[in-house]
Amino acid sequence: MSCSTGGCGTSSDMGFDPNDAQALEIQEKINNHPCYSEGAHQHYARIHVAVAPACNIQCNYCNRKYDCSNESRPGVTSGKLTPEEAVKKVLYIGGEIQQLSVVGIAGPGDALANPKKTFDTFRMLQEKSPDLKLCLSTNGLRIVDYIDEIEKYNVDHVTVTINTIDPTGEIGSQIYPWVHWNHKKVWGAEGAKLLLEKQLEGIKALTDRGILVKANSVLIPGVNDKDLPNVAKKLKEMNVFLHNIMPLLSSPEFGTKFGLDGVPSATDQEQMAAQEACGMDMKLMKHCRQCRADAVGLIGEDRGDEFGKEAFVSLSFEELEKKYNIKARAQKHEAIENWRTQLEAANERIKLETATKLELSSTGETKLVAITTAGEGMINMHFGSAQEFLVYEAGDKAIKFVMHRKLESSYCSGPENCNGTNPIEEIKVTLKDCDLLLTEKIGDCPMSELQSINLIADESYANMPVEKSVFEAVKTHFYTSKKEHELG
Ligand code: CLF
Ligand code: SF4
Repeated sequence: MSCSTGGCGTSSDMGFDPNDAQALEIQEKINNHPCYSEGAHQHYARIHVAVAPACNIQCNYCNRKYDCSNESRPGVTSGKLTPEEAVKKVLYIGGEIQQLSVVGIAGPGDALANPKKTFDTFRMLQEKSPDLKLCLSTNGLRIVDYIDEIEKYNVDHVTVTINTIDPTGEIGSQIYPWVHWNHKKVWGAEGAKLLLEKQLEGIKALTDRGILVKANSVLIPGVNDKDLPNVAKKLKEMNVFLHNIMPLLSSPEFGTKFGLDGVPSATDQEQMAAQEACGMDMKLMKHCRQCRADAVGLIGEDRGDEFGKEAFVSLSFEELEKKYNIKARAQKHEAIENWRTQLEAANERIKLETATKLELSSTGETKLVAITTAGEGMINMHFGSAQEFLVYEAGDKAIKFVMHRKLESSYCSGPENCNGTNPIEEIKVTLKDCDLLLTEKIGDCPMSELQSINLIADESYANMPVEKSVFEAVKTHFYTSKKEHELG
């Protein structure tokens, strides 16, 4: 099976030519970046340092009391750090979590509206933790002003949030009431046009210098959904590497303009439709979890609460560099790469990044498969503990990753927090369009509840590689009458 459709995964699903020097260079840059490489995200961790409190625009899906919603779930607040505290935190956590591969600045405001704090942090990190990739997220207004610093500090990955390319500013004016420029606020369509102009100039400046650009777009149904395919086309033309379509998360308690006006969140189905409409033009990131501005750990887990300031601020840089232990980290990364090679062989490259239903299935009909995982590319989490599901679309020819779906509460909250109830209704709504669930273990009760929505739960792929299991299970349950569960 060929995987030449490209994508943001491992070398095999990138489909790159090993003799192509530029493709190799890109592969090296993304290989252990958990956001730019889907294949890396179950193995490598990221940390965000919340050094950038100010912002220079207003988005209607953001309440400035909280983190920047261009890269975070709204309604969460991160503890702010000085650049020195931020670097101490990175060294401390880099020693504790050796899979840490990337440091990002993603708020709580805009990284480039706080240039001194952002670049002081990157300068120190470049000296003290040279094995980490540096990443920043911005609304794009000031990229051109800081392009030299971005390049100078080897910030190889920049995310720009771009929600519309409507040249009239009409769509933009529904998203951005104002943009701060030259010491004054520029309102409405004029502000939106200015922001778009600066974003496009900024993206060009970045790609001209070989910096990998990811674009985030917040899907706001009824506002920019129709324009997103145009955004995707434009991004592709501009050599943007990856497009991440994030669902609008909206609720009155977030205190955002959209939330207070009753604009609803984007649904999973609207998100899937937007991905379908944009994915033919651009490589899509589908594994984003809308992290907080002080997120720590693998994407999808947040270990930030484990590392309060008291753990690291009083330690000297000398002590922290010892704890960071760059040599031990290199050994850990080597072990991860060995594991990934084995996993890739076991999965037999049956995953495509973009594919039509006919490319996935000989009948043109596909199935949606949800799985539970604790990471490392395996089906290794009990149904009861799962706080999210990964959803794949699969046929008898190949599979593709579609999205993750988060739960407010897991089925089982553990002996300490158990209140005697098992919230199954949210899970039934979350998985209502899925055909099959693969999980490490599931009880009879939830299994029969899931049967009531025609969802088959199967635990016979426990501790098996995810991709191969999804492919085999779909063939077994829907394409053949005979059980063939043997995995290589
Ligand atoms: Fe952070 Fe963003 Fe860099 Fe990743 S997150 S600055 S590119 S290191 Fe990643 Fe988090 Fe999604 Fe962002 S999952 S919100 S895309
Ligand atoms: Fe909020 Fe980020 Fe928009 Fe600024 S750029 S208003 S912090 S979402």
